[in-house]
This record gives sequence, structure tokens and C-alpha cells, in this order.
Amino acid sequence: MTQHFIDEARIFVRSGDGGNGMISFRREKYVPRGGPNGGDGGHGGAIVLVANPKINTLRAFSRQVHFRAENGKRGGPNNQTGATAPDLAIEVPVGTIVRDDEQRLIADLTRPEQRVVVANGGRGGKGNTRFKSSTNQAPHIAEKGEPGEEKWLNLELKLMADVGIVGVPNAGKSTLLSVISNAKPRIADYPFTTLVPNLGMVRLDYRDMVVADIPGLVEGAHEGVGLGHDFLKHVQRTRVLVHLLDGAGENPIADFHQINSELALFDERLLQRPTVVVVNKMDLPTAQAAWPDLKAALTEMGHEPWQVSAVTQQGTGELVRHLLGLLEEVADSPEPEAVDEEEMPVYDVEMDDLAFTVDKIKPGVYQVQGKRIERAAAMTYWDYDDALMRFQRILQALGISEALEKAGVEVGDTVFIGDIELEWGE
Ligand SMILES: Nc1nc2c(ncn2[C@@H]2O[C@H](COP(=O)(O)OP(=O)(O)OP(=O)(O)O)[C@@H](O)[C@H]2O)c(=O)[nH]1
Ligand SMILES: [Mg+2]
Repeated sequence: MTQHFIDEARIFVRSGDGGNGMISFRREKYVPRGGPNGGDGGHGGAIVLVANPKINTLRAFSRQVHFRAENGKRGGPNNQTGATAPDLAIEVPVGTIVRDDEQRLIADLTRPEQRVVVANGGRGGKGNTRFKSSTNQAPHIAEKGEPGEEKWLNLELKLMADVGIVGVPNAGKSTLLSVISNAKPRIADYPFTTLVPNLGMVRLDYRDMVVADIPGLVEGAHEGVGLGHDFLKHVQRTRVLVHLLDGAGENPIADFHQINSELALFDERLLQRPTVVVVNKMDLPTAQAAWPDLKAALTEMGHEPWQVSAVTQQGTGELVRHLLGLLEEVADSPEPEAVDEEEMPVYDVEMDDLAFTVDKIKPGVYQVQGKRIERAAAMTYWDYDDALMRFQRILQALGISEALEKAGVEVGDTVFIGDIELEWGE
């Protein structure tokens, strides 16, 4: 059953903090007060997931759950920039799907060496040299390093099938999978027995392939009718298709057209995928009687149909050999598209970052929450007036000052930005 091939893990990642910027001034003989020379902090290390084709399970993550990248070093005097910390690369199997704690898709790592940054390293704070201007020759302001990000990630490994078996309900897809692979799917003589794709490993002469039995497609599957839509996505990932026909069915050619049109309506490129047309149930006299006409019709459409009986296993060994050979032929062609590109950024990070809320907790006390503003607050050296002014400009730019005023804030009131307490001034 499918469970053998689905592997899950939950990990905690934390990128490095940026190093603090430095406040420092030159000291020279005969110069009472030299110019600013505080250097920037170094950037913190990011956390990166990398797809490694040599790994095939997520088992390693039951041993190690926490991953931390190093912090950037703080800036020094004489305009010395602090050292940037290296990124921490975590290796995962190809086929790993990464989601955040709200189950939002972050990445689908389908190609070897594909990488995704899951937590950005904190930016190094600016040293006071950077704040020098014509009006302020001796800035007493620097930035603290940006804190790293931390989050839980849910990893799921979907073993990708090399071959997908498609066909109308009841064609015998699950039966075929069960006789050629180690999978033991449920088989029954009524349509829609299989509700989720079954995967099986097929081995022959030291070669192997993963075969998926795709639940029976029906008219309208491409529109999301029934369960078809999700399965069609699964079909997109396979390199070779087996189109299985019920040779004893009422009208196998009509079935054939119906499935093809469902595939094409979902994604036209599926019709270009190498496809082996296989007529099943050849042990039954009705199928044998129908075969000559069926074969002629399929040949006319440019196919070379195979005949098998999944139940008696007649012809199935040869079919496996043929599929393995076909896979070798297409091995050099580019990996089929895994997930639609437009599906990738599931939520807009930028918008999330800028959003904030203002709440009046009680008379004279307000609470502001928001990712960007809380970060800016964490990066401010509150002891310096210059830094305070800068923070105020950020409050204005994000529209937070206005929102606070609308909520009724007055001079002297307390405003919390995250956990940081401020007194509202002019
Ligand atoms: N006689 C005969 N019956 C078969 C053969 N292959 C499958 N069947 C029967 O056809 C019925 C459907 O088989 P399944 O393997 O469940 O078909 P399926 O395509 O997976 O069907 P869904 O999962 O419902 O889409 C079962 O009763 C099987 O025993 C075959 O080669 N010969
Ligand atoms: Mg089935």
C-alpha cells in the first residue's frame, strides 16, 4: 500500500542572527573628535534544503530535529565588517515536499541539487559610518543585527513514479500493479475501488522502477469532478504511461478516447508522453473475440497495442521488460514538470511581512503587532536619539503612526511593538 512509500518528518530550523553594527569614532592625535568608523555586522547564516538523489528516506530526521545556522559576527572599529556566517545546508531526498506549520506549500524539491532557502539569515546591522551625512558628522546610531528566522517545517517524501497506469474504472489497473510489483492494493469487481494512487516497486534483472496505479479516471476529472484532479497531478510526474483497456468491456475504444480527452484537457503535454496501450483481461473469451478489431483500430491510430491478462499473468513479464527498456530510452529527456509553476508561491511573503495590527488594550495602552515592524524594533539601539528618529520614520512609512492616531493614541501613552515598550512622543 501507499503508506510504505510515504515518509514524513517535522524539523525545527533557525537561521543565524545578523551581527550588530558598531558605533565607534576615530581617535587620532591632535584631532579631538574623529569621524565615525564603526563597521557593519556580518550576515547570519541561512538554512537551505538541498535535494540529494543519493538519499531516499527522511529517516535521518528522527535522530536530528533541530537545525541552527551560525550568527554573523558584530562589526568592529576601523570600519571592519563582521564575518558573515556560512549557510547551513540540510540534505533531503529528491521528491521532498516542504510545508510550513500552517501546511502552506513552501517547496517541492523534484530535481537533484534543487535548493530552497527556508529561513533567511538575519541581515548584519549597519555600523555608524553608514549614518554619516552632511548634517550629521558624528552619528551616534548603528543598527543591531536582524534576528534570524525560526520555524517548524513539515517534510513529506513522495516517491515519484516512473510509470503511471491510467484507464477507466474496473480496467484492472490495481490487479496489474499487484502482479508486477510488491504492492498489495485492494481489488474488486466494481468501479472506483482505488481511491488514492498505489505505488509499487518493480524489480527485474537488477533494474527497478516505481509504478503507480492511478485511480480510475472519469469524464470531468480535469474539472475536479470526483477525485480525478489530484490524480492527474500525479500522472504529470510520471515518465511513461500505461493506458490500460478492459478488453472485455463494452466499448474499449470509447473508453480509450474518454481517458485521452481527460488527460488532454488537464494538460495537453500528457498526450506526448511515451504511452504503452495495453489490452487487459485476455483470458476472457469476450476479450479474445474483441481483440482483432480492437488491435486494428488502435494500430490505425498509431499505437502498437499489447495484450495481457493480469489475472493469469499472461504477457505481464514481457510488458515489464518493455517498460524498463522504454524508461532507459527516455532517461535523458528532461524530468516532467512536477507542479504547475503558478502553484509554487502559495502565499505572498512580502504582504505578510508588511501587515500589522493595532489594538487598544486599555486606556492609554496600545499594542502593535506585525512581522516587519517587530523586526525593525528588535534592530534598534534605543539608547540613541538618532536611532529613535529612524524608527519613527519606519512607523510612518508603514502607516502605523496613522493607525495609532486613528485608534486615539496621545502623547505620553504606552505603545508596545511586539514585546518592546515605548512611550508615545511628538
Ligand atoms: N478475468 C480477468 N479479470 C480481471 C483481470 N484483471 C482484473 N480483473 C478483474 O477486474 C476487476 C477490477 O479490477 P481492479 O484491478 O480492481 O480494477 P481497477 O482498474 O483498479 O479499478 P478501479 O480501482 O475501481 O479504478 C476485478 O474483479 C478483477 O479481478 C484479468 O486480467 N482478467
Ligand atoms: Mg484500482
